[in-house]
Amino acid sequence: FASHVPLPTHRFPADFRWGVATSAFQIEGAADVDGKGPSIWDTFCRRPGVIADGSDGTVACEHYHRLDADLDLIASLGVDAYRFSIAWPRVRPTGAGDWNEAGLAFYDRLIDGLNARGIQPHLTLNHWDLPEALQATGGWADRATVQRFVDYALGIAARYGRRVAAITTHNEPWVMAVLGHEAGIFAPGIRDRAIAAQVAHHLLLSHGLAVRAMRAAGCSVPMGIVLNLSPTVPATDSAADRARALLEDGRLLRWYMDPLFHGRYPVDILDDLGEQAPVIEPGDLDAISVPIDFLGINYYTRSVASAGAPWVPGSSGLPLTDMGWEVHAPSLTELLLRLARDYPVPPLTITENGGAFPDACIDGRVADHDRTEYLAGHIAAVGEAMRQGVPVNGYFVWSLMDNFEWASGYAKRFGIVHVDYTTQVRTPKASAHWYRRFLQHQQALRASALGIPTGD
Ligand code: GBH
Repeated sequence: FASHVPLPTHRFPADFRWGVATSAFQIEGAADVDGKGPSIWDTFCRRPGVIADGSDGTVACEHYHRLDADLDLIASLGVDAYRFSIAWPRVRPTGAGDWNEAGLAFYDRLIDGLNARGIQPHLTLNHWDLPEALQATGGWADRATVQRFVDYALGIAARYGRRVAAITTHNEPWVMAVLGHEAGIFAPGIRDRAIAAQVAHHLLLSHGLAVRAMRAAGCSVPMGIVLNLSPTVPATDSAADRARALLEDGRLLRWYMDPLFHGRYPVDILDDLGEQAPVIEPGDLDAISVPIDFLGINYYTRSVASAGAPWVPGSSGLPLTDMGWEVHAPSLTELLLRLARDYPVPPLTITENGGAFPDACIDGRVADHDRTEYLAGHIAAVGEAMRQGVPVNGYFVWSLMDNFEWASGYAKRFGIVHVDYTTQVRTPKASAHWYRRFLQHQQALRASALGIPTGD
């Protein structure tokens, strides 16, 4: 069942990590099994109308109950690494207080199962599913949650720190802050710009303090944070559109990159926030700018800024994914070059990249040609940035398998493995077969560069 999409020819370094990614809430299910506490996403999904298909995460991909088979599935792809997240309320149901041994034991099995199969575990502490009990006391808007997160990080590092290859503090603080607290379309569903700005600051602060604390406790695992980034281009060359693009770039990219790597917030965005700017205490920016070992980048699409009527995706003629996001791989090269030019970045890891497409499983086959082309184009774009000198050390496809796509429910499919939600049968799509073949080809390129006969 071969795909004819050509394999990218760039030879990636031998220690480059190829992987697939998921997150806990999107695949695990078992929402209240074995002592797990509710998260803000469990609660949010029950609000009428917020999830497109009215679904929730209580069953999802039943990964919690299918762990061993899913580990074999990951291994069958031939990847070096697997990026997953820990559900904070599964291991510490109220966010503080007692730890839940059954929940902790699940991640022991996951991490040990990966290592036994020769796959590096890349652990994310927070992929959005804050314990509901902490939301009840103010959530990320409350500075006390910062210390709760540091305590949680210390517990996780103590338990798993000798068995994982990387620890990410937060996945996409912009999404949690802005989509969760300003647009209100993600949990916890708040609409208040000042709160969103404070949440963003607390997320960054808790990142820095958690890295410091885990290191001080003797954890020597590479640590970093994951940002969702895009280059922002003006819709036209007009002064108004260009000004708008600068503002949106400030809100999405510089608001996170400047404090992390320059130890200050961008002045134009602070000005724009005015009275809604966050409370920042002395020492906060020192903590946020703690040196990190890698910066994770989730890249899906470029962003187009328009001062007038909202930009219509697709009006430039670029293809769109099922999410309505433009497919434009050169923007990924451009983004990586810009980050390396403007900031003293550590090695960059592409921690998510992929696309939603309307995939049908017919006779046990999913011919996801669009996704395969998307992956091939974006992997080549990463290779091009590396050729121009950008340090990139890994690439993870989003996602291992179709899963709960947040406010879009189960209707949008990002997996390279198809999931039948009635039977929970997993079927690798053509893109999964293609990815495995690409990884084998990379190995062959390395071997031939070393003069090792490969036998083919
Ligand atoms: C990631 O977030 C998440 O980490 C992951 O859990 C999720 O499943 C995955 O992406 C797919 O959605 O509408 O053209 O302006 C992605 C963050 C923020 C990326 C919004 C695209 C909007 C593009 N996304 N952004 S557009």
